[in-house]
Amino acid sequence: MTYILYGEKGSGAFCVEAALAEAGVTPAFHEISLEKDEQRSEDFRALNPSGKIPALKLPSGAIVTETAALLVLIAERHPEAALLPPLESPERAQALRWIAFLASEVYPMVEIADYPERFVAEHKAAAILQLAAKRRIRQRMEVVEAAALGEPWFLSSGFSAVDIYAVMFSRWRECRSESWREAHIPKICAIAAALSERPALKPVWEKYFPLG
Ligand SMILES: N[C@@H](CCC(=O)N[C@@H](CS)C(=O)NCC(=O)O)C(=O)O
Repeated sequence: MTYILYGEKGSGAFCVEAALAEAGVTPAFHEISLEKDEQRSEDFRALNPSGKIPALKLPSGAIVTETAALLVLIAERHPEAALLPPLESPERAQALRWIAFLASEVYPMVEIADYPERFVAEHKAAAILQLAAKRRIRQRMEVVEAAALGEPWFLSSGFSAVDIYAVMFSRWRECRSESWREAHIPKICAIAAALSERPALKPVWEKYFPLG
């Protein structure tokens, strides 16, 4: 039995598929259409009660969700992929710090930007909230940008799961404007360019972000 990834092109499943690709693993892919709201179906919520993708079924049959946890888990299960710096190195601490930052400070804003009416029913208030969430995502990405150290990778130690996670947000609607990206998060743009050229990851990049 292999891994089964529940996700959709363009979604957060990118992180999981990219990390697995670096480990030389291709998961079976089970499409969950966000457009059809399949993430909220009874069947899918039996796997992830939170009603969100990605979800990963491990070879043992256990389901794991939460992108940050999945990145760390894949790094632990596939040490040969060197997705995280060595235990106890200073860079390991920074990797965990920024993975947690992306999970707690950026990802929750995406739900507000994508589904503002879940938070306020009134149409005009929802539109204002959506704009505020988009602005917040951009501000938070500027914080990530300022912390990026490498040439081009985020950590001075080289490529890691942080690169995969940070770049994903830079490709989504809230940060999609190329002129904004180049002006405000140029180091993350450089990471994206380098990431898209990694041999193992290239097909995953093309699947999720065919337009770059
Ligand atoms: N806490 C989750 C968030 C995942 C998430 O927000 N996924 C989005 C797609 S990228 C989703 O499923 N959105 C659909 C919805 O909120 O209904 C994680 O870290 O993986």
